[in-house]
Formats: sequence, C-alpha cells, structure tokens
Amino acid sequence: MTDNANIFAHFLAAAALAGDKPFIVEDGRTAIAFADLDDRTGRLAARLRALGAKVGDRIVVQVEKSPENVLLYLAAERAGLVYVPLNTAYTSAELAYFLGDAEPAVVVCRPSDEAAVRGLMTAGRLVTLGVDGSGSLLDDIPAEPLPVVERAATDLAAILYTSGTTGRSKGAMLTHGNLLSNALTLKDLWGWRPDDVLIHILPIYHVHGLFVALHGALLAGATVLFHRGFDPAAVIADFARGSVLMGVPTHYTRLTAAPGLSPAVCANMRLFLSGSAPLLAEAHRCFEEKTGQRILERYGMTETGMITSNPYAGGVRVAGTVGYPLPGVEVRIRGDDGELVSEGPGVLEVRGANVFAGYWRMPEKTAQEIREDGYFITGDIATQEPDGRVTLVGRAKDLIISGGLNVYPKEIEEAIDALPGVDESAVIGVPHSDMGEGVVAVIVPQKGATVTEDGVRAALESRLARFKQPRRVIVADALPRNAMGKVQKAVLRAEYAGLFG
Ligand code: MLC
Ligand code: AMP
Repeated sequence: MTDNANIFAHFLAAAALAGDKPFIVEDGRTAIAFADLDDRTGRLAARLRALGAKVGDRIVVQVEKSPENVLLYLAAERAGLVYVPLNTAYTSAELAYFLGDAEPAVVVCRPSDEAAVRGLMTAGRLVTLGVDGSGSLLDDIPAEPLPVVERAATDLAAILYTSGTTGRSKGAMLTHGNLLSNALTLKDLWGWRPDDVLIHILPIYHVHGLFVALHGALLAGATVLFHRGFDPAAVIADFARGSVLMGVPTHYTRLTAAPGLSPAVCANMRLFLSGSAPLLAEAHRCFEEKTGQRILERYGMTETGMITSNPYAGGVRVAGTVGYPLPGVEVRIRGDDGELVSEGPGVLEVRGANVFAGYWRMPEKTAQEIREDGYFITGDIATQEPDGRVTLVGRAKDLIISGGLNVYPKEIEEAIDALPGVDESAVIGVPHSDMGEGVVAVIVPQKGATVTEDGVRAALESRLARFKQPRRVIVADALPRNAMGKVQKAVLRAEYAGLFG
C-alpha cells in the first residue's frame, strides 16, 4: 500500500500485483492491460499538464464511453486534477451552465461537438476525444510520464453535478478520501477477487458506473468486460466469462424479458448487484426465478457513494430493502417533527468518510444539507429494523428516477413555465414498466393561449437532455391544490398512474 491518498496511487499498487492480466477487454480484445496502466496514464497525465491543467484544476469531460475515457479519468486523478464528468445527453444550454460553474482548465468533448463547445467557453483549453479513441486529446502525447501527484485525503478528486430541488444543478465535491474509503469498504463487503470479471454496462459519468463498478475492479486487479451500450443478448453471452454484473433496475427487467436466461447460463456469475433506483420486489423475484440468482440490492447517492447494502455472505438479501449501513457508515432517521426516531419512517441522514465535502461554491446549500455534526440529509424516507436493516419507503425530495437517472421536476417545470402560452405546470413521475418511472408534465395554458403536447415537446428538445423530457404532456384546465394552495402532486400521480400501461 501507499502513503499517498491519491486514489490513483492505490489503483497502481493493485495493478502491479495483477501481472499481465487484461484490465479492460472489449469485443474479445485487450484494450488496456494492467501492465500498461502506469505508462499509459502517466503519459496522458503529462499531456493534460502540457495543456495547462495544474494540480487542483477542473477538467470537464463530455465524451462517449470508451477505454480511452477510462484512461482519461485515471490520468486526471494521477495528475491531481478534479474530474468533472458530464452525461453525453446534456444539451448545449445545460453544458453552458456547467462550464461557467466549474471553470475548467481543460474541456474534453466529442469531435462533433467541438465548434459548439468552443462557442460556450470563455477560458481554458478544448480538446476532443472520439468514440474510436481518435481526437486531439491524443495528439502530441509526451514520451515522459507524469509521476503520480501527492494528494491528501481531503483534496478534491471529482465534482459530480446533481440536479437540485431548486432547479439549479449543484456540484458535489468528492475527495480522494471519500472515494477511497467507499471503494475499500465495498471491495471487502462484496468479496472482490483478482479472478473476478466485471461485466460493465453502465455509463461512466455517474457514481455507479465510474466509481462503484470501476473502482472495485481496479482495487481487486480484476478484468472488466466493457460494453458501451446495453444489449441484453450481448450481456447474457458474457455471463459464461463474467462473475459480477452491476446495473440499475431497468437493466434487470430488460434482462429478465430477454430470451436465453437460465440458471445454467448464469452458472459462472457470483454476484448480480442493483442500485440507483428502487428494484421492485416483483422484478427481484422474476430474475431469481429465471436465473436461480438473488440480486443484491444496495443504496447510494452521488453525495455519499454507497450507504447501505444487502449482505453478500452470511445474511439474507431481502427484496424491497436496501440492507444494512456499510461498515464505517452511520445512519439515523429524523421524523416529521424534527426529532430522531429509531425505526422511522423519516428522512435518512448519513455520516462517514464517504460523505462529500460540500457543494462546489455553494456554502449555503452545503450548510442546509450537511448538519453541524456531519450528518448529510439524504431526502430519502426510510424505516430501519432493530437489527439495522433499512427500507426506503419514499422521498421527501421532489425527484423522479427514470432508468436510474435523476430528473428534478422543478428544473423541468421552470423550462416549461418559460414557454410562451404556459401559465403553470406540474411535473410528476408515474409507473413505467421499463424505466421505473416515466416523466409526465401537466400544463395549464394562459387564458386564450393554445398549448399542444407536440409543441411543448419540440420546444424542450434543445433545452433539456432527452431523458429529462416529458414522455407525455397533458394539457389541463387547472392543477389540483390543497387548502394552502400547494399543488397536490399525489392527486396527479394517482390520476395518471396508468398512463404508460
Ligand atoms: C435513455 N432514454 C431515457 C433513459 N435512457 N429516457 C428516460 N430515462 C432514461 N434513463 C431515452 C433515449 O434517449 C431514447 O430516446 C429512449 O429513451 C429509448 O432509449 P433506449 O435505447 O431504450 O435506452 P438505452 O440507451 O437502452 O438506455 C436505457 C438505460 C440507460 C437504462 C440503459 O438510461 C442507463 O444506462 N441508465 C443507467 C443510468 C445510471 O448509470 N445511473 C446511475 C446514477 S448514480 P428517443 O426518444 O430519442 O428514442 C446513482 C447513485 C447510485 O444513482 O446509487 O448508484
Ligand atoms: P443520485 O443523486 O443520482 O446519486 O441518486 C441518488 C438517489 O437514488 C437516492 O437519493 C435514492 O433516492 C435513489 N436510490 C439509489 N439507490 C437506490 C435503491 N437501491 N433503491 C431506491 N432508491 C435508490
């Protein structure tokens, strides 16, 4: 082990033990070998330095998933930069905000976006990285690697943007200590081994695919079978060589519906993990029926990494629960009256080395959400059994989770309310068999104005990423309100519950 708290130093130490094993395999070919990790990240880190990125500078990355994107992330950590990954679905309008807020020294975008992104930048260097590993980032790679930069546990490793109930995205500041503590805990808890083979199907701009999945494999010196998108048939074909799969509930419902799933096909797999959104007990049961394997559900957040997990060994994985607080992670529940309650229900608060350092340049927001004694207020409503097992029973925050991606209604409502002819709107999530929840907008037009579903959807296209855009727009005469004048979203959710069949 190493004294350097830079998480990359820990990955490098593990890589040294992995010998000539492949790290990332794609289409049967080794894209990155553990033996090459030091040299390839070292030279790429030197390139980032040559582009002008100094220790502590932000690097914003909005590119397609590729092995080179993984190297870029690792090189950024190695160079002591603060990695800021962005969903490729974000529009220029959304990107403009992130660039203004993060003030990156370097931006890496897709070649096809170069002109548009350049138009949004006021400072910093712009380079490109293509889906096939081409692009100006990889021009002029220096011959000399950059040594791994010394970092303290409290130094920033990444900023991940998460939308907020106020409509404005907040940058969650994650330190090397946050990331390393969570990764080491999960390595032990889930029994990561050097002979593991992770089937990687998640995007690498979120906590789940970037940290939970990749860090586990890196610390174990395990091989990753890299899938850029999600094709159930290709994933099932990999079960013969794989041992671990991580996915959101949509992945599991799509896998369960795909042909060719059986206990024999999954015989080599030791662990199926699910998280990022609620896994219905029914989906859990159907998957077990087809595969003979019990999904291990865990719960986490961008701000905290993983918080709870059902047991890997020596316990029962209970469908519909998210398991026990991870070792070193404390949770407590606060009831409606503001008092702590032992069993709930109430809002779950969490404390531990995994809890983020606050929101980037938003000290007031940080103070609102992290209590003085270090507990972060998750906004998830939970109950806890006397043995510590946690069940999520609702959300105190107005949030929709669609296919594992968060959609904050406030942000969508603000975009809709700004459209001509709109008086007001309410955005809700209703059951969707594929995505878990589907986004629906209920809109009240201004007197005399005509608002149509197609018109609203077309107008939102350039403003909001596709996954945030309402799948249905309902034009109504009025929104239901309670005696206090507050929109009753529960009434709307009940009314439109059957919209997606
Ligand atoms: C894609 N689309 C979505 C969507 N994903 N719409 C709503 N919600 C989503 N999540 C859009 C597409 O743009 C397309 O639009 C249409 O829906 C159909 O696309 P698809 O081909 O069926 O989708 P696909 O590409 O297969 O993607 C679905 C998915 C993906 C579930 C595989 O969304 C995904 O990878 N989700 C995982 C997200 C994730 O990593 N979350 C972790 C967050 S971290 P159209 O109309 O143009 O055809 C976190 C913390 C924690 O939450 O605890 O882990
Ligand atoms: P994000 O901010 O994208 O990291 O999303 C975090 C949110 O996802 C949490 O606050 C929960 O509401 C939700 N979440 C994560 N894992 C689970 C899970 N296993 N079950 C239910 N909700 C989950």
